[in-house]
Amino acid sequence: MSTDRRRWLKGAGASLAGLWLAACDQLNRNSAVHGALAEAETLTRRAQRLVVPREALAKEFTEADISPDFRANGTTRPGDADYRAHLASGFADWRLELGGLVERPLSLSLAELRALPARTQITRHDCVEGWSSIGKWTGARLGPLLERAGLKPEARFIAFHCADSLGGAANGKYYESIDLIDAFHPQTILAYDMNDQVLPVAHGAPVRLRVERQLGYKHAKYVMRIEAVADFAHLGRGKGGYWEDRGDYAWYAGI
Ligand SMILES: Nc1nc2c(c(=O)[nH]1)N[C@H]1C(S)=C(S)[C@@H](COP(=O)(O)O)O[C@H]1N2
Ligand SMILES: [Mo]
Repeated sequence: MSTDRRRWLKGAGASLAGLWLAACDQLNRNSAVHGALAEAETLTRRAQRLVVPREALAKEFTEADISPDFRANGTTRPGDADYRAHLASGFADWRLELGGLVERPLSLSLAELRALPARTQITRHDCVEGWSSIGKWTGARLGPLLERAGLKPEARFIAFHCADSLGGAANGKYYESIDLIDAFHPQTILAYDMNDQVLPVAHGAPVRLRVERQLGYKHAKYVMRIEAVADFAHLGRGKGGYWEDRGDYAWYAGI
């Protein structure tokens, strides 16, 4: 471990460690977490786990490190009618749905989401295309929301359904999915502010996922609905994400 990382970990303090203990508790209660994925990805995951444990925190930066011009990528202005209507009304009637394999489905307005305990983090976004930007994100942690909804034992992944059809309506909506380890990770948040401002449309307004131990395409923007699932069979073309379905990128994009 580098001295830098050691010093940072020390500085991160007890609060994040506590969050992780609570999250691990939750994960242990869900035995399906330990199930395997496709073989190649399981191998990648095992290899990575030897080097960096999954529960490790992503590095956090200082205000001085924030990129003056955080790049926007993929959809930057959804043309979908639903989304345009929400945008026009300032997301007044927008609700974030959380359902699927849960005991108590949730439906939250933006105000309700903003009223939840918030977490702020300055992290580096790494796109698979080879660029990075550092930004400051504020949002509600996903873990406590999942606890509130109560995952059913068969829930193994969390899927994010987005408002935008990348590359035209015929292509279907953008979507992504993560496992429960990432879902309960302390730095996994539903972000509604970026660099102390309301999240801009280009970056996923009103709410986008930050899943800091994963590459950029896993960070679903324009999230409308969150679904706890046992597998991906009924989502898109069945591979767990928009780019995964197109064979471009792997489902597991750990960094
Ligand atoms: N809904 C949605 N989410 C998305 C995308 C997208 O096109 N649509 N692009 C992904 C990719 S490849 C990246 S790198 C990041 C870009 O986030 P940014 O625009 O805030 O930089 O969003 C990810 N999430
Ligand atoms: Mo990306």
